[in-house]
Amino acid sequence: MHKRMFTSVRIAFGVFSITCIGLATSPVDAEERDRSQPNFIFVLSDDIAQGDLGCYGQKLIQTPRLDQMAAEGTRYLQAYCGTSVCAPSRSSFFTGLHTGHCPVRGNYELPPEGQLPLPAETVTIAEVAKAADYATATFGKWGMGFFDTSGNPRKQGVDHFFGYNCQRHAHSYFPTYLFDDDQPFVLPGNDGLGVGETYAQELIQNDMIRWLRNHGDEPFMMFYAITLPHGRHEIDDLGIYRDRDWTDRQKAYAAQVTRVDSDMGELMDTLRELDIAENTLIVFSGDNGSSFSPTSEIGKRFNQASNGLRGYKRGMYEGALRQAALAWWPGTVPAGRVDDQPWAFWDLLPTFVELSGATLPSGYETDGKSLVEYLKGGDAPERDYFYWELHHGEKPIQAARFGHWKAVRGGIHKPIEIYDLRTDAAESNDLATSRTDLVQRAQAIFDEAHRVDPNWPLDRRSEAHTAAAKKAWEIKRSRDKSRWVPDSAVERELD
Ligand SMILES: [Ca+2]
Repeated sequence: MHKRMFTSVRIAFGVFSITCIGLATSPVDAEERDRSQPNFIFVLSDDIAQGDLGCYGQKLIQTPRLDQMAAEGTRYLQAYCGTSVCAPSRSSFFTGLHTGHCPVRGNYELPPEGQLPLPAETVTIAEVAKAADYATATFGKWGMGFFDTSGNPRKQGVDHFFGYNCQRHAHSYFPTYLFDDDQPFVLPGNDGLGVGETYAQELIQNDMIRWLRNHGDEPFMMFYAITLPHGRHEIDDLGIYRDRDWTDRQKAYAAQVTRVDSDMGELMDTLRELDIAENTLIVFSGDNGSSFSPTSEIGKRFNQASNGLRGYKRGMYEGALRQAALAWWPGTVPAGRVDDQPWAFWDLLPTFVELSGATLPSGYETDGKSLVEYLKGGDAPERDYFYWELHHGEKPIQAARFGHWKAVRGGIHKPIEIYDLRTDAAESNDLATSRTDLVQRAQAIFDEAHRVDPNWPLDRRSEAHTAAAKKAWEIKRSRDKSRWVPDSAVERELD
């Protein structure tokens, strides 16, 4: 038996809310703990795509440490994001819910800072980890609610947070301030607009490594939401790309990807130095597929669509939904495996539950399936379907995958498209006319998987959502112009 001290955990499902009290049992030695409670690190690199990494075929951008991670672990070809933009994708991971059930299904901007918060009753992977006596931390970009809301990371099971709370704030890599837990601190010399002395990722990486060193001797669950290589593609050092015959933006993009790579190398090196690599699962992933049209400045140079998939970020085709994704757990996840079975972000919560021995609140239903046997080299779990929705523009869009069939609907008044991923991964041949049976099946999935939520109507974006976003962006632009910092921001030594 391992120690199961308990904290009371808020849990809820539907309209019910109950409190779960666990048992307190005797502590065990470190060796037994190692076997029963592996550490879990989920790294989400914002907008990184399969085609950015050498191990997926990229030739121009150097990613030696991620390529090594793939060689020492497993590389996935059909790993699906929560949905194809930031906030809902990370919320899907955090809640174990697909975007038909998740409380966050789009980037819902709120003034003055932050996004639509996770509701208080949400069950999160961090709360589940806390209940199993894990230390928990999140670094980088949060995007699931400002500190004065129910989405405060500290109210959702996260012991320690460091980085940007708000996605709009995270557009700057030289911000005028960051947060250490909920305390803002000043980054002197930065203008928030692309010029500065202190690169935010440097501070975030350093805080992450420091926390790891302080918590490596206890079970921990870390969510490392790296902002790179998301736009605006600002970098403190162009490194090996400085003299390339590329545009400045192309050089900065490549340098951002390589920075993610070297920071991941430091993370893996630190785990080995602490002698906990063999007790730690890392899943590394993008939060949406490629962000670039093949005809764009970045797309033309780096050809992220080399995997032959259609579409990119903010869409519902495979190029938007399939991630660069690697799993690394020396001695447990097979080395050098490349696998094309599908799985999705909402599987990671039940996966963690099985790994940690945690118990989900009675009656709480995740949409995911545990991947533990799959991670260890077995087959991916069977399931009826995967489902995505995205509330980005005026018209929410939906997709489903059932078996090797894929359904896409670009709005509830649009026809359902059907593709056979087995023979047509590029989704170029719509079979809807000849396969009305599959259209009906897709319609039934869309009806079943979408839970009605007033924040996320399917016919069009809500007026409240539009108004809040407009106000939020006005404030963001005004703050950028004035190099704003919060009144409560402190000056501190930076390292
Ligand atoms: Ca993203």
